[in-house]
Amino acid sequence: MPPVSTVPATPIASEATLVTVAPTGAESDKSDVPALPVTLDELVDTARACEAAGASMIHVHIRDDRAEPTLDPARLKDTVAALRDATDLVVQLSTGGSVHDPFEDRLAVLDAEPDACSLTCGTVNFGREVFLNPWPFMVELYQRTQEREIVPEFELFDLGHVTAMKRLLDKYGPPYGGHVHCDLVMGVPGGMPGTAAALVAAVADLPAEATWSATGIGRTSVTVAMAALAAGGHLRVGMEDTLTYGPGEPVRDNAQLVERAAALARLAGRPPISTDDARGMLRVRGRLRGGVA
Ligand code: KMH
Ligand code: ZN
Repeated sequence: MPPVSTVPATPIASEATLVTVAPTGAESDKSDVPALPVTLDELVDTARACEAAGASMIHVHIRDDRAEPTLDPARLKDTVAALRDATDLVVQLSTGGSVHDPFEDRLAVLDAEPDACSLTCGTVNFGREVFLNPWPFMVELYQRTQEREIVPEFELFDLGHVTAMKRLLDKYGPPYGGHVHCDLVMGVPGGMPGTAAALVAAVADLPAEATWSATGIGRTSVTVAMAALAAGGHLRVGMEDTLTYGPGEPVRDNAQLVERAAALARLAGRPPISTDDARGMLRVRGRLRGGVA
Protein backbone atom coordinates (compact mmCIF):
# COMPACT_ATOMS: atom_id res chain seq x y z
CA MET A 1 0.00 0.00 0.00
CA PRO A 2 1.42 3.45 -0.88
CA PRO A 3 2.13 5.85 1.98
CA VAL A 4 -0.86 8.04 2.79
CA SER A 5 1.12 11.14 1.76
CA THR A 6 1.41 9.94 -1.86
CA VAL A 7 -0.13 12.39 -4.32
CA PRO A 8 -1.65 10.67 -7.37
CA ALA A 9 0.14 11.50 -10.65
CA THR A 10 -3.14 12.49 -12.31
CA PRO A 11 -5.27 14.05 -9.61
CA ILE A 12 -9.03 14.08 -9.98
CA ALA A 13 -10.66 17.47 -10.19
CA SER A 14 -11.49 17.84 -6.52
CA GLU A 15 -7.87 17.14 -5.56
CA ALA A 16 -6.37 19.50 -8.10
CA THR A 17 -6.09 23.26 -8.38
CA LEU A 18 -7.67 25.31 -11.11
CA VAL A 19 -5.20 28.05 -12.02
CA THR A 20 -6.84 30.90 -13.90
CA VAL A 21 -4.70 33.53 -15.55
CA ALA A 22 -5.95 37.11 -15.94
CA PRO A 23 -3.23 38.46 -18.20
CA THR A 24 -4.30 41.98 -19.20
CA GLY A 25 -7.18 43.67 -17.38
CA ALA A 26 -8.41 47.14 -18.25
CA GLU A 27 -6.52 49.27 -15.77
CA SER A 28 -2.83 49.25 -16.75
CA ASP A 29 -1.29 51.15 -19.65
CA LYS A 30 1.00 49.38 -22.08
CA SER A 31 3.30 52.41 -21.95
CA ASP A 32 3.79 51.86 -18.20
CA VAL A 33 3.90 48.05 -18.37
CA PRO A 34 5.61 46.91 -21.58
CA ALA A 35 5.14 43.20 -20.72
CA LEU A 36 1.34 43.56 -20.69
CA PRO A 37 -0.20 41.51 -23.54
CA VAL A 38 -2.42 43.86 -25.55
CA THR A 39 -2.35 42.65 -29.17
CA LEU A 40 -3.99 39.41 -30.24
CA ASP A 41 -0.58 37.89 -31.00
CA GLU A 42 0.71 38.87 -27.57
CA LEU A 43 -2.40 37.47 -25.92
CA VAL A 44 -2.15 34.15 -27.77
CA ASP A 45 1.57 33.82 -26.97
CA THR A 46 0.80 34.57 -23.33
CA ALA A 47 -2.04 32.06 -23.29
CA ARG A 48 0.22 29.33 -24.70
CA ALA A 49 2.97 30.06 -22.17
CA CYS A 50 0.51 30.13 -19.28
CA GLU A 51 -1.12 26.86 -20.35
CA ALA A 52 2.33 25.25 -20.43
CA ALA A 53 2.99 26.66 -16.95
CA GLY A 54 -0.19 25.15 -15.48
CA ALA A 55 -3.13 27.46 -16.22
CA SER A 56 -6.37 25.91 -17.40
CA MET A 57 -8.61 28.98 -17.70
CA ILE A 58 -7.95 32.46 -19.08
CA HIS A 59 -9.90 35.58 -18.01
CA VAL A 60 -9.79 37.88 -21.01
CA HIS A 61 -9.91 41.66 -21.47
CA ILE A 62 -8.95 42.96 -24.90
CA ARG A 63 -7.45 46.19 -26.22
CA ASP A 64 -7.86 48.18 -29.43
CA ASP A 65 -5.14 49.26 -31.89
CA ARG A 66 -4.11 52.02 -29.47
CA ALA A 67 -3.87 49.46 -26.63
CA GLU A 68 -6.95 51.00 -24.95
CA PRO A 69 -9.58 48.69 -23.38
CA THR A 70 -12.38 47.80 -25.80
CA LEU A 71 -15.43 45.54 -25.95
CA ASP A 72 -15.54 45.59 -29.75
CA PRO A 73 -17.74 42.60 -30.70
CA ALA A 74 -15.72 41.53 -33.76
CA ARG A 75 -12.46 41.67 -31.84
CA LEU A 76 -13.97 39.65 -29.02
CA LYS A 77 -15.13 36.96 -31.48
CA ASP A 78 -11.70 36.83 -33.14
CA THR A 79 -10.06 36.59 -29.75
CA VAL A 80 -12.20 33.64 -28.64
CA ALA A 81 -11.48 31.87 -31.94
CA ALA A 82 -7.73 32.52 -31.76
CA LEU A 83 -7.47 31.31 -28.15
CA ARG A 84 -9.45 28.16 -28.97
CA ASP A 85 -7.22 27.54 -31.97
CA ALA A 86 -3.98 27.92 -30.07
CA THR A 87 -4.83 26.44 -26.65
CA ASP A 88 -7.19 24.16 -24.73
CA LEU A 89 -7.76 26.79 -22.06
CA VAL A 90 -11.28 27.51 -20.90
CA VAL A 91 -11.96 30.93 -22.40
CA GLN A 92 -13.67 33.27 -19.94
CA LEU A 93 -14.49 36.75 -21.27
CA SER A 94 -14.72 39.66 -18.87
CA THR A 95 -18.13 41.31 -18.73
CA GLY A 96 -16.69 43.84 -16.31
CA GLY A 97 -14.72 45.57 -19.02
CA SER A 98 -13.42 48.90 -17.82
CA VAL A 99 -15.28 51.11 -15.32
CA HIS A 100 -16.28 53.33 -18.27
CA ASP A 101 -18.02 50.66 -20.37
CA PRO A 102 -21.82 50.96 -20.78
CA PHE A 103 -24.03 48.11 -19.59
CA GLU A 104 -25.26 47.28 -23.10
CA ASP A 105 -21.71 46.72 -24.35
CA ARG A 106 -20.94 44.56 -21.33
CA LEU A 107 -24.04 42.43 -21.99
CA ALA A 108 -23.11 42.10 -25.66
CA VAL A 109 -19.84 40.38 -24.70
CA LEU A 110 -21.82 37.12 -24.60
CA ASP A 111 -22.40 37.38 -28.36
CA ALA A 112 -18.79 36.25 -28.78
CA GLU A 113 -19.87 32.87 -27.35
CA PRO A 114 -17.10 32.25 -24.85
CA ASP A 115 -17.03 29.13 -22.66
CA ALA A 116 -17.43 31.27 -19.57
CA CYS A 117 -17.78 34.88 -18.46
CA SER A 118 -17.29 36.91 -15.33
CA LEU A 119 -20.37 38.20 -13.49
CA THR A 120 -19.70 40.63 -10.66
CA CYS A 121 -22.24 40.46 -7.86
CA GLY A 122 -22.45 44.08 -6.82
CA THR A 123 -21.15 47.60 -7.13
CA VAL A 124 -17.82 48.39 -5.52
CA ASN A 125 -15.58 51.40 -5.09
CA PHE A 126 -12.61 50.72 -7.34
CA GLY A 127 -9.77 52.98 -6.29
CA ARG A 128 -10.94 56.44 -7.28
CA GLU A 129 -13.59 54.99 -9.62
CA VAL A 130 -16.82 53.03 -9.14
CA PHE A 131 -17.33 49.60 -10.72
CA LEU A 132 -21.09 49.56 -11.32
CA ASN A 133 -23.05 46.32 -11.10
CA PRO A 134 -26.61 47.18 -10.07
CA TRP A 135 -29.05 44.36 -9.40
CA PRO A 136 -31.06 44.69 -12.67
CA PHE A 137 -27.82 44.46 -14.67
CA MET A 138 -26.72 41.38 -12.73
CA VAL A 139 -30.08 39.73 -13.37
CA GLU A 140 -30.07 40.52 -17.10
CA LEU A 141 -26.51 39.24 -17.50
CA TYR A 142 -27.24 36.11 -15.48
CA GLN A 143 -30.35 35.25 -17.48
CA ARG A 144 -28.43 35.74 -20.72
CA THR A 145 -25.73 33.31 -19.53
CA GLN A 146 -28.45 30.75 -18.84
CA GLU A 147 -30.02 31.23 -22.30
CA ARG A 148 -26.67 31.20 -24.13
CA GLU A 149 -25.28 28.24 -22.14
CA ILE A 150 -22.26 30.17 -20.91
CA VAL A 151 -20.79 29.33 -17.51
CA PRO A 152 -20.72 32.39 -15.23
CA GLU A 153 -17.94 32.91 -12.74
CA PHE A 154 -19.35 35.02 -9.91
CA GLU A 155 -16.83 37.75 -9.02
CA LEU A 156 -17.07 38.64 -5.34
CA PHE A 157 -15.26 41.78 -4.22
CA ASP A 158 -16.94 42.00 -0.84
CA LEU A 159 -18.90 39.95 1.68
CA GLY A 160 -22.15 41.58 0.53
CA HIS A 161 -21.47 40.23 -2.96
CA VAL A 162 -21.69 36.70 -1.55
CA THR A 163 -25.19 37.49 -0.29
CA ALA A 164 -26.14 39.00 -3.66
CA MET A 165 -24.88 35.89 -5.50
CA LYS A 166 -26.98 33.64 -3.27
CA ARG A 167 -30.02 35.88 -3.85
CA LEU A 168 -29.45 35.61 -7.61
CA LEU A 169 -29.25 31.81 -7.40
CA ASP A 170 -32.36 31.61 -5.18
CA LYS A 171 -34.45 33.82 -7.45
CA TYR A 172 -33.26 32.72 -10.89
CA GLY A 173 -32.09 29.14 -10.39
CA PRO A 174 -28.76 27.43 -11.03
CA PRO A 175 -26.29 28.60 -13.65
CA TYR A 176 -25.84 26.85 -16.97
CA GLY A 177 -24.33 23.43 -16.23
CA GLY A 178 -25.69 23.44 -12.69
CA HIS A 179 -22.41 24.12 -10.93
CA VAL A 180 -21.59 27.32 -9.02
CA HIS A 181 -18.05 28.63 -9.36
CA CYS A 182 -16.96 31.95 -7.88
CA ASP A 183 -13.84 34.05 -7.55
CA LEU A 184 -12.97 36.14 -4.52
CA VAL A 185 -11.29 39.33 -5.71
CA MET A 186 -9.46 40.62 -2.66
CA GLY A 187 -7.45 43.72 -1.91
CA VAL A 188 -9.18 46.14 -4.31
CA PRO A 189 -9.18 49.58 -2.63
CA GLY A 190 -12.90 49.70 -1.80
CA GLY A 191 -13.50 45.95 -1.50
CA MET A 192 -12.65 43.30 1.07
CA PRO A 193 -9.00 43.18 2.16
CA GLY A 194 -6.56 40.56 0.89
CA THR A 195 -6.18 38.76 4.20
CA ALA A 196 -6.62 35.20 5.39
CA ALA A 197 -9.28 36.35 7.85
CA ALA A 198 -11.39 37.99 5.13
CA LEU A 199 -11.00 34.94 2.90
CA VAL A 200 -12.17 32.59 5.64
CA ALA A 201 -15.17 34.82 6.37
CA ALA A 202 -16.20 34.92 2.70
CA VAL A 203 -15.70 31.19 2.16
CA ALA A 204 -17.78 30.38 5.25
CA ASP A 205 -20.75 32.10 3.59
CA LEU A 206 -20.49 30.44 0.15
CA PRO A 207 -22.94 27.70 -0.84
CA ALA A 208 -21.50 24.38 0.35
CA GLU A 209 -21.45 22.88 -3.15
CA ALA A 210 -19.69 25.84 -4.81
CA THR A 211 -16.10 25.82 -5.98
CA TRP A 212 -14.13 29.02 -5.67
CA SER A 213 -10.86 30.64 -6.53
CA ALA A 214 -9.26 33.73 -5.02
CA THR A 215 -7.02 36.46 -6.29
CA GLY A 216 -5.19 39.06 -4.26
CA ILE A 217 -4.61 42.44 -5.86
CA GLY A 218 -1.10 43.88 -5.78
CA ARG A 219 1.03 42.88 -2.85
CA THR A 220 -1.74 40.69 -1.38
CA SER A 221 -1.26 38.15 -4.20
CA VAL A 222 0.85 35.55 -2.37
CA THR A 223 -0.99 35.90 0.96
CA VAL A 224 -4.32 35.29 -0.76
CA ALA A 225 -2.97 32.40 -2.84
CA MET A 226 -1.59 30.64 0.22
CA ALA A 227 -4.77 31.24 2.22
CA ALA A 228 -6.89 29.97 -0.69
CA LEU A 229 -4.86 26.78 -1.01
CA ALA A 230 -4.98 26.19 2.73
CA ALA A 231 -8.77 26.61 2.67
CA GLY A 232 -9.27 24.24 -0.30
CA GLY A 233 -9.77 26.87 -3.00
CA HIS A 234 -8.44 27.51 -6.48
CA LEU A 235 -6.20 30.31 -7.73
CA ARG A 236 -6.39 33.25 -10.09
CA VAL A 237 -3.22 35.16 -10.87
CA GLY A 238 -2.03 37.49 -13.61
CA MET A 239 -0.98 40.97 -14.60
CA GLU A 240 -4.56 42.21 -14.41
CA ASP A 241 -4.18 41.88 -10.64
CA THR A 242 -0.46 42.07 -9.84
CA LEU A 243 2.40 43.94 -11.46
CA THR A 244 5.18 43.26 -8.96
CA TYR A 245 6.60 39.80 -8.33
CA GLY A 246 8.17 40.90 -5.06
CA PRO A 247 8.94 44.22 -3.38
CA GLY A 248 10.41 46.50 -6.07
CA GLU A 249 10.56 43.67 -8.64
CA PRO A 250 8.32 44.07 -11.68
CA VAL A 251 6.57 40.94 -12.97
CA ARG A 252 8.51 39.47 -15.92
CA ASP A 253 5.39 38.16 -17.62
CA ASN A 254 2.15 36.33 -16.86
CA ALA A 255 3.78 32.90 -17.09
CA GLN A 256 6.02 33.83 -14.17
CA LEU A 257 2.93 34.37 -12.00
CA VAL A 258 1.33 31.12 -13.22
CA GLU A 259 4.57 29.22 -12.54
CA ARG A 260 4.56 30.48 -8.95
CA ALA A 261 0.87 29.62 -8.49
CA ALA A 262 1.45 26.14 -9.90
CA ALA A 263 4.43 25.64 -7.59
CA LEU A 264 2.38 26.71 -4.56
CA ALA A 265 -0.42 24.37 -5.63
CA ARG A 266 2.04 21.46 -5.90
CA LEU A 267 3.44 22.30 -2.47
CA ALA A 268 -0.11 22.21 -1.12
CA GLY A 269 -0.51 18.71 -2.56
CA ARG A 270 -3.08 19.83 -5.12
CA PRO A 271 -1.23 20.29 -8.42
CA PRO A 272 -2.72 22.20 -11.36
CA ILE A 273 -5.84 20.68 -12.88
CA SER A 274 -5.81 19.65 -16.56
CA THR A 275 -7.82 21.69 -19.03
CA ASP A 276 -10.14 18.72 -19.57
CA ASP A 277 -10.80 18.33 -15.87
CA ALA A 278 -11.33 22.08 -15.56
CA ARG A 279 -14.03 21.86 -18.23
CA GLY A 280 -15.60 18.98 -16.34
CA MET A 281 -15.48 20.77 -13.02
CA LEU A 282 -16.97 23.99 -14.42
CA ARG A 283 -19.47 22.12 -16.67
CA VAL A 284 -18.42 24.03 -19.76
CA ARG A 285 -20.72 23.51 -22.74
CA GLY A 286 -19.95 20.51 -24.90
CA ARG A 287 -17.25 19.25 -22.55
CA LEU A 288 -19.13 17.97 -19.53
CA ARG A 289 -17.37 15.20 -17.62
CA GLY A 290 -18.07 11.79 -19.12
CA GLY A 291 -18.64 13.28 -22.59
CA VAL A 292 -22.21 14.47 -21.97
CA ALA A 293 -22.69 17.50 -24.19
N1 KMH B 1 -11.89 46.06 -14.86
C1 KMH B 1 -12.75 46.10 -13.73
C2 KMH B 1 -13.56 47.34 -13.74
C3 KMH B 1 -14.28 41.61 -14.59
O1 KMH B 1 -13.41 41.41 -15.43
O2 KMH B 1 -15.38 41.11 -14.65
C4 KMH B 1 -13.65 44.94 -13.63
C5 KMH B 1 -13.08 43.61 -13.78
C6 KMH B 1 -13.99 42.50 -13.42
O3 KMH B 1 -11.96 43.37 -14.24
ZN1 ZN C 1 -11.27 41.33 -15.26
